[in-house]
Amino acid sequence: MRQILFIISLLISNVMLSQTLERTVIGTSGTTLSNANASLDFTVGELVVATSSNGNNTLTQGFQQEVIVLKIKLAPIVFLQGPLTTSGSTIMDDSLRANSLLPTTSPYSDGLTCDSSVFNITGSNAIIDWVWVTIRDKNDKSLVLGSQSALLQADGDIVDIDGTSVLSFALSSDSYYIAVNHRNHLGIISASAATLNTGSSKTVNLSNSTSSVFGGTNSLVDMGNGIFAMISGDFDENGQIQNTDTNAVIQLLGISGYSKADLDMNGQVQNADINNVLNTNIGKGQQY
Ligand SMILES: [Ca+2]
Ligand SMILES: [Ca+2]
Repeated sequence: MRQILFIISLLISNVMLSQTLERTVIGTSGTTLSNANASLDFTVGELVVATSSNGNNTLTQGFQQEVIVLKIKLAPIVFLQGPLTTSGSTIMDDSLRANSLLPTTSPYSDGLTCDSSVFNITGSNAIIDWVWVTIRDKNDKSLVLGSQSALLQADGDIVDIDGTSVLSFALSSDSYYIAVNHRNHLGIISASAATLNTGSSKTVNLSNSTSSVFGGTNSLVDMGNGIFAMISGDFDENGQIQNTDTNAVIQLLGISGYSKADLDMNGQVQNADINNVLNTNIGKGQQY
């Protein structure tokens, strides 16, 4: 009986071992020091260690390793109808930035902040506003796996809060849907799941064709210059452009600043926001 119990206990410990992968360190000496607040592990290992990187992959040498989290990288491209209407070109108007109206704190739920110097960049890489980016499951586009506030450049590039870097999310290489939302434009989502990986960054252009997004012509407005832009006019961010949006914007006519009622994003809430933008989109709605 004792032998049988011993064999069973061996089997159980084997099963447990097979389900656990521990990070182990081999060192000539070391210990763990701890008090009520913190714990410190150290080992005495190789005297010479180095970190090598080729830009895509990193190799660290030595016994006790830092935890490395690989992230998928992507460079989405979108255009907004409002500032394209204001500029009348293929580069979005950056009046909000130029007039020091852009906030350094994101208007979206994560409240990310950027350094004010990010708004010193002018030209095609000038920041025109904050956007909200979500990464979604390839089998269920309603399932959000990653999200963050990001910055939109005048030429359509969505970048990280330093104003230049591509976006990264702590997810493994796989296919994902990519959605972009804006505080007074209708959100869009990629027509299909794009392959994103932790090596090189993937450019995902959501504004070069109506077929680039789910919902096609219902999701983007043709600007007539090869650009298909996100639709402006959703003042109350309910995913629909309705008379309720018009009525709310009318109440704010005449003000200036960083306002959701400023649908062409020129820094002023004027009749042009209603006549040239909002009224052309009444009845449209977000497609996902
Ligand atoms: Ca609305
Ligand atoms: Ca305006």
